[in-house]
Amino acid sequence: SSGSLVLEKQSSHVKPPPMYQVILLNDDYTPMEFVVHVLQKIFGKGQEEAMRIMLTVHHEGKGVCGIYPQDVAATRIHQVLQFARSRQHPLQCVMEPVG
Ligand code: TYC
Repeated sequence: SSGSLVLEKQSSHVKPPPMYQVILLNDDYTPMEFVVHVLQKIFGKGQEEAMRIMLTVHHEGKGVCGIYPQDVAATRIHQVLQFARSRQHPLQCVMEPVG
């Protein structure tokens, strides 16, 4: 902690948390503009990067939209699925461990 009363020994083995790729999957029905909107609003991408990722998914079947700790990745996925369902789009995304 940063307090003056508590002395703490920093371990020499502080490992970073395991990280997960959030991967967007292609389908035949979700509109391209909806996917771009998801990448901008949920993953914080700009217009150009969002378009690039969407087209990668469209042409290659899947694409990485971000790399996060487990809880953040899970929350992003829930947000995508909830938003897609609310508009009746079949958009799917999954997470997979890095490395
Ligand atoms: N293939 C969709 C279409 O032609 C577009 C799309 C892109 C859908 C990316 C999902 O994750 C996706 N309308």
